[in-house]
Amino acid sequence: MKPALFLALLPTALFAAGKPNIVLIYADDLGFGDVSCNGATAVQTPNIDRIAKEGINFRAGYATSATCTPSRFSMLTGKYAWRQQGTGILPGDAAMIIKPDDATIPKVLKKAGYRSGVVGKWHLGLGGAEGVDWNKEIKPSPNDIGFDFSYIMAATGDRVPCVYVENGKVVNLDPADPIEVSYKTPFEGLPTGVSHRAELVMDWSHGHNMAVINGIGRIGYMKGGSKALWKDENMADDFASQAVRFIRESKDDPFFLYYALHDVHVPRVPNPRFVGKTDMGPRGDAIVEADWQVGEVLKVLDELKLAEDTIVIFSSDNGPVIDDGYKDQAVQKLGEHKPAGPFRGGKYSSFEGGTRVPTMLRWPARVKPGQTSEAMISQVDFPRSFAAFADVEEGFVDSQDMSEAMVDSSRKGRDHILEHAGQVAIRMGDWKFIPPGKGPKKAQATNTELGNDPQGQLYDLSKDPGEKSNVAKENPEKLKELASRLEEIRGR
Ligand code: NG6
Ligand code: CA
Repeated sequence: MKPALFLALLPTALFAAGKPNIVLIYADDLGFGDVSCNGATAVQTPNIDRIAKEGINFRAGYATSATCTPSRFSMLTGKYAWRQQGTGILPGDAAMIIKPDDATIPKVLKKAGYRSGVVGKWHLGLGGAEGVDWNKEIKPSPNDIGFDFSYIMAATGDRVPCVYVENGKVVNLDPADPIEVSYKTPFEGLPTGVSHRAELVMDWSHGHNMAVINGIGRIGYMKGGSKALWKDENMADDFASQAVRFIRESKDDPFFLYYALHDVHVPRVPNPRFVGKTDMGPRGDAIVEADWQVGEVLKVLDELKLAEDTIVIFSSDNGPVIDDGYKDQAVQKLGEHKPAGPFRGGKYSSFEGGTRVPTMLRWPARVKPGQTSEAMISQVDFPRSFAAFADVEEGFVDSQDMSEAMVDSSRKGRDHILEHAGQVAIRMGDWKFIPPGKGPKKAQATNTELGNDPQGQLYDLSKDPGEKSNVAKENPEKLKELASRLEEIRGR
């Protein structure tokens, strides 16, 4: 037999013996219905759709929380963020909330010989309790919790400092123009979003009126570092080139890339080449930009012939929000587009729209293309499941091994999902229970239905995926069952 033919006849199981690369692309504030493979028609996302088409589209993939910091914390550590104090939305000068001793995805993969990199939005704090000096090496940083390479923004696009940090050092920092950051007091003589509102390139609708950077009001005050400031319209290019660089530089090892897109979080400033690609204004165009970034990753995997044995996962940190603090026409130009798809609520919400997010996985060597899965999967399961893919021992608190369900749509997923949005709700099978909540029913500024109600809420998602009809009164036993299961898990 000719060697080439012999190789072609080898069973695919052989691939399983190797260590697949893992690329996790994580969008920001992208809703279930924001991608064309989940029904969007006002925007096309061919690259995200390609992952689903060549792999599995999960219809019940969940972020653990309805905001960024806790979702990312849970996903990287395999521990629900609500188990730890201080894991809510962090300011840009917060200390790092993942400790160097904590179990993390990159740490466990390191045991299996992986090289790990993080590119994009961090938002898990940097440095220790004494506060960050942005002009010195920042420690601890992602490089102290298992990543071998990091090229990040500290928090969010709307929070200072508006600079990139590469392996613990601010990129392009001029020592003669040191950076100062304060979340309390403005720097004398510098414009703010209040004092210079008329000159802003994008006006704010709520918050976002402290420092003015690149003509945009931000959260927090910042001084100095003018050469180091990012350009908002180039962020997608900057991050994509670092993600591609990491893949190129890691191609001979098994690698893990956590590519945390800054899109489609506010401020939405897509590059001019994406402007006008949709009729939805910057939010729609930022979705196109997010999809382009996914395409850059898929392209380099193809070019380097790594696609076959690389697991590519795409998801989002929380559901969608339309007006998150800037007047960027997202509300006016939304039209018939349904960012959360068939689900109620969005970012900040206990309803499904808060945490049920686009989730797709491609792994040509192991996964049949064109599958759709109803299995319930939580991002808190990624650490244990990735450890299983890499065939290495692990110890994560809340993470379950979903590696089988993640590669085969006929397998069962979790029997329950916890959805955290201030309080914690639970889904078991088709039933969803939201405990009584004292908070407002609606966040006025963002126009989000938060899911709070002084009465406990019970929904039958098989008949009522949009959580319109509270059937708690008719099903007291069911309600009790879910409530006590929730208590039991919380108490662990
Ligand atoms: C909120 C911000 C919002 C966004 C969010 C964090 C205001 C008024 N709103 O406090 O714009 O930054 O925090 O989003 O400041 S997340 O996706 O990172 O969780
Ligand atoms: Ca987010």
